[in-house]
Amino acid sequence: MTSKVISIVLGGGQGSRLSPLTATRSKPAVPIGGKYRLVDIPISNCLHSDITRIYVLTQFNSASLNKHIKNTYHFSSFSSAFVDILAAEQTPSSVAWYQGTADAVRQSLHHLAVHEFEYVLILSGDQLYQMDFQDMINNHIETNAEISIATIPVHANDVPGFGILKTDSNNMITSFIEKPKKDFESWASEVSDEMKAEGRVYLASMGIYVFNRKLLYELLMGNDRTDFGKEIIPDSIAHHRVASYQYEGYWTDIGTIPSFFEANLGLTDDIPKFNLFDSQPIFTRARMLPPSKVSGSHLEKTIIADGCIINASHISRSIIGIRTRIGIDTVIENCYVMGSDNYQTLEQIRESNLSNSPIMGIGDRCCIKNAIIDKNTYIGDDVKINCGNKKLEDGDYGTYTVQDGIVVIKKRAIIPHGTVI
Ligand code: ADQ
Ligand code: ADP
Repeated sequence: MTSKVISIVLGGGQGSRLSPLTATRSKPAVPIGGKYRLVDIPISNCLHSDITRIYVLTQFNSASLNKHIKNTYHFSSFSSAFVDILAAEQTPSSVAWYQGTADAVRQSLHHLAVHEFEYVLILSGDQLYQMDFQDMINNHIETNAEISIATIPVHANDVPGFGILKTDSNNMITSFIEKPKKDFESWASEVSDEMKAEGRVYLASMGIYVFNRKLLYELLMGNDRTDFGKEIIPDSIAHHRVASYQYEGYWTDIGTIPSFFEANLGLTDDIPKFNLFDSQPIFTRARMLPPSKVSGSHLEKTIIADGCIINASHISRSIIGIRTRIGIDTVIENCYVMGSDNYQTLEQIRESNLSNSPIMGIGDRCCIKNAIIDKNTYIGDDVKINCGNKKLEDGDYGTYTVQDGIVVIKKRAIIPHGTVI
């Protein structure tokens, strides 16, 4: 059945909820887990589900996204498989960026038209989960649905962030409301005892949809509705068979700095909810980096990617991304350090030392807590980030931002020796 499916990954709107990580790259290219990119998650789920024709829609095309896709997803020339990026483009009929999720798909339909398919699987590009879409498509066909929405029980606290729905005894959706802010008690559903025990009694849309091809065209063409959650889905309930495909595994949104940060650090748990050590791996670019070299460091719950040179004294609950260099006597706690795109040469390092400027990576005797360090940063010696008792105010401070107490050091930032943040 999956040979009849084309998948579309929604790679992010104009909104910059992941800013400043998205300041110079498109959202699908944001690094995650030390060596992956966000887009690897939905693509890996598709490939493990035998869905091999994938479009990634993005507002702007970054060099890193193109390079990553080109260097990672290779298929036999005898197969129909592809992963293609569709960036918002100006055409004679459209000069605008994608105005919303439905508009993004609408503007891409002419690219899909050349393929044979019966179903379109629409995915978000900013979620962490492992899901077998084959099962969802089979359910879509068996229930004779025209649209299927993957759903998950959530707690009342999470209701305002999601599309909430109710179903009949056949799991057909009977009503849907996008992100209700209050008075939503009557939207509670019958859920399993396990979910009830966790207080997860509201059925939320995961923003994962299967559409019958013909219906998708009908719903998008000849109108200017821009959003699935706000318009297309609520408007379809009364007129079409919309099925709920309920999922109870681990699934989380990683579209904001706090949720992105927590999802990354969660990977360091003893038994993480999202298991990178699964028999079905997350695919990413094979980089041929040297193994990491660690000296004099006490490491606790720490993930270290390839190609690192680490002399820190203590690292705990952190992810250390590719090619990270960390100096002696440095302490790192609760951090996601993304790493670097290249190494400096010994000559460059010597020159920096002579001019007393920081070298790439993290210097000696630093203390860094609760921070995301973007790629290619130069953090000097004796730098303290988030290590005092002072509560940091949210804001953009040039080389870094603070959001909910999390410091994000911007890509290529130079943090001089002795800086205290
Ligand atoms: P949100 O995630 O808040 O809610 P939205 O902002 O529309 O909805 O984003 C959905 C996905 O599309 C995200 O991956 C986003 O980055 C991407 N996206 C947004 N605008 C885009 C654009 N113009 N071009 C390309 N991609 C774009 C949705 C549903 C809810 C549901 C939650 C589950 O509307 O009903 O509960 O997802 O997370
Ligand atoms: P990212 O989104 O990873 O931060 P960029 O778009 O800045 O990436 O970089 C794209 C790619 O270019 C990187 O994956 C890296 O391989 C390469 N690159 C960037 N800077 C350098 C450099 N100074 N030397 C060599 N390669 C580089």
